[in-house]
Formats: sequence, structure tokens, C-alpha cells
Amino acid sequence: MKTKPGIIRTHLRMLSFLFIAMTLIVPLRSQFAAPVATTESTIVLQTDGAPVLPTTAEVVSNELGNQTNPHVQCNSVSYTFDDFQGISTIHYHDMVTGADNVVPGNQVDLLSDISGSRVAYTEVTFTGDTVRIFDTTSQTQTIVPGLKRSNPSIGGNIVAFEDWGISVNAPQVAIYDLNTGTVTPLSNDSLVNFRPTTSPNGDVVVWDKCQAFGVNCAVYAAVETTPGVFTTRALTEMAGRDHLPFTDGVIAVYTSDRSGENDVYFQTLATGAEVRLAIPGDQRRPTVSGDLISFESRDQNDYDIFVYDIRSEKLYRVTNTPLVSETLSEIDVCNGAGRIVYSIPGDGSFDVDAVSFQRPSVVDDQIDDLMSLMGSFNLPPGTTNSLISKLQSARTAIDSSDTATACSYLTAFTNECAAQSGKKLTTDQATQLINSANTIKTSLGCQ
Ligand SMILES: [Ca+2]
Ligand SMILES: [Ca+2]
Repeated sequence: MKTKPGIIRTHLRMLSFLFIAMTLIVPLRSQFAAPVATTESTIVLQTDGAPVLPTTAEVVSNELGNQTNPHVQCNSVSYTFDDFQGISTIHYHDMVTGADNVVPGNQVDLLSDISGSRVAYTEVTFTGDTVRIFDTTSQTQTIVPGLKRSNPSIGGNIVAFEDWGISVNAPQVAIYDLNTGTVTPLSNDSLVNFRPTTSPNGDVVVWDKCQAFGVNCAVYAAVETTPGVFTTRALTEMAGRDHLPFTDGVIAVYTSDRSGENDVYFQTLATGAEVRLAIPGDQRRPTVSGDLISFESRDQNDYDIFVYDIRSEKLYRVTNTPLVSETLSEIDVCNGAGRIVYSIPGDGSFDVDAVSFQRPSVVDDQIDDLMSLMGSFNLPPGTTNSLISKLQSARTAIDSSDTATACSYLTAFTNECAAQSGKKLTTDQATQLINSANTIKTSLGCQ
């Protein structure tokens, strides 16, 4: 029978406490804060009056004890379960069947992440923290070699983690490749490198690099350029607190206080173009999936969850829980279905809850915009009517979920624009209409 020494329990409590406290802390302004000039656009948004996103509320676990640090991919959620009796386990939960299972560990397990059938987590041992990966299908464990390694984030075959073995004052970020069994450092300096997040397919890792804990932080990214080879670069300058990054492999999101208060920023990795979401008050914990950015925003005293749609530039309210703050939230969009998991103070202890929702459609807005664009051209009535009727037919097909028919009407629209280019339409008008219609086809997922 396993014993659970008090010293490990204390360590665990401290880690759990630290982890929750770190996310709740009011950010300190850095005395070294300097302007960072990479923001290419600012979008001003208000949480007051934001439309409510229709969602279905789901309970992941509301048992006695603290359920925290949830992570989600499609219908699978992992989280830490501290039973208040000195036992901390990692659970994995199937949101469809409701099946809730425990990762077999030493009962001093915490800080997990989930990808496909695998759950990565931290196991606290006498000799130091270790990172382990449990395969829920084969029920087998993989142990990342080395001690003093913790806080893993898994995507595909790549597990990024914090390596505290070199210096407790200068943790580094490294990855473990489950295919090859090799550990590769992503950082090697005298700075604080921590909180890594891996993209779903393992091709991008982002993390915080700070001059000291919580002081002068930048967001760094390592991008896989050829198989197994990661190239590291700074996404932001090291000033103020640019931190808590997350990536879906295409976009990195993070918060920064460089404008004077915390806002959410996002950056397209391929171009480096950065957008600031200027929202009054404090925002934290941004995550991104399927062009939707989820974050927590403080209204009066408590935090609620909001979603920003990058495609439509619309902001939606997700939760409205006065006096109670959602925390540690994470979004995942899977086959057009979105889910956000979060931890929340329940009846005496933290619980893990979730909401699920349909990804908002942007196609109606795009068709309206295309019709307005066409109206602005003052075309001959016959041309306008012919083109408008194709868009209306496309919209009718979309309303009856007949995407294939909608796509064929949009193709007929672009064909007619091309045929009329230089005739009833100027070549510039034709190009604009074709590009807009092609954007709609992309939104619909036309082949
Ligand atoms: Ca703000
Ligand atoms: Ca609870």
C-alpha cells in the first residue's frame, strides 16, 4: 500500500495554491515598462451589452473537493481533483457518455493536459516532479526522463514542459517527442521560461519568458520548421507583462498590460500581425480555437467568460455569474462545435463546469456585406438582379443546411462576375465581388 508523506502533501498544496493564486493575482505594473510598437490594429469592444452566445451548460465535476485546471479537446476533458484529504488525482472525462476516470498515478498528481487519447500530467515524487503521459486507450504510461519537470502541455506527439532542474530561478522550456522518446530544450538562458502551451498538432509551442517571476515578460514561440526541428523567436518585446500565451498553431493569444491595463492581444504566427482587443477593465486567460478567442473579463468585482469571433469581429457574452468568477478557462472548437471548460467556486469547493455551443455563423453577415458592396456599384438593374438572385438562392440553401447547393450558387455568382468583367462590371468590380464570394465559400467550407 502506498504511503502519502506529509511533505509531499504540503508540496502539493503549495503547488495547487500557487497555481490558483498565480491566475488570480492582480498584475503588478513593471517599473521598466516600455512601449511596444508591434500592434498593427486595435479593435475597441465593450462587454456591456455584448450579445449572449447561446450555450448549453454542462457539469464536468462538482463533487466535494477542488476540481481545477481543466483542459479540453473535442469531447475529452482532463482536470485535477484534490479531495481535501491529501490525495490529488488527474481525471479524464468523456463529455458525451459522462464517463469519468482516474489516471492511475501516485495520488500526488496535478497539472494535466489532454490530446487525443493521451493525458500528460505532473507527478510529485520524493526526488522531484516528473512529467508523465497516460494513454487512456492502451492504459499505458510514458515517463519523460529527468526530474524537476512539471506543468506539461500536450499536442499530438509533442509534450512541452517546464524544466526546473538547471536552476529554480531560471526554469527552461523543453519538449518531449513521444514518437522518438527524445527531450529537446526550447530555451537555454538565465531567464524565467515557463507556462508552455502546445498547439493541438504539436507544431507550435508558446511560453512566457521573463526577466524575473512576473516581471518584464515576453511571449516566445517555437515553430516546427521541418519535422523535429523547432525555430524559436520572440512574439513580443520583453517589457511590461506580455504573458499567459496560448496557441492553436495558427494564432497566438496572450494578455499584455502595455497599454496601462490588461488587454487580450492576438498575433497571426505566419505574418506577425498583432491585434489588440481594447476592452475596459481587466482581461485574463485568453485561449483560441477555430477563430474564436475565449477569455475572462472583470465586470465590477467578478470575472465572466466572453468569446471574440475573429472572423466577424463580434464579441459575445458566455457566462453571467454575478459575484462568482470563472477561472482557468479554455476553449476548443471541434467539427463546428465549441466547448469552454472552466473552474468555478461551487458549493464550498471549486468545481469544473463547461458550456457547449455551435460556432457562430458569419455567412449571413458576409452575404449582407456582399450585397451592400454590389449596391454601391450602381450596376444596370438586369445585372444586379441576376447576381442578387444567385446570392438569395445561396442564402435559402444555407438556411436549409444545404451547403453543396449554396456553394454551387456562389460558384455561379463568381462565374457570372468573371464573364461580365470588363463588360457590365469593371475588372476591379468583378475582382472585388469574386473575392468576397470566395470568402463566403471558404466560410462555408465549399470544396
Ligand atoms: Ca482591458
Ligand atoms: Ca468541488
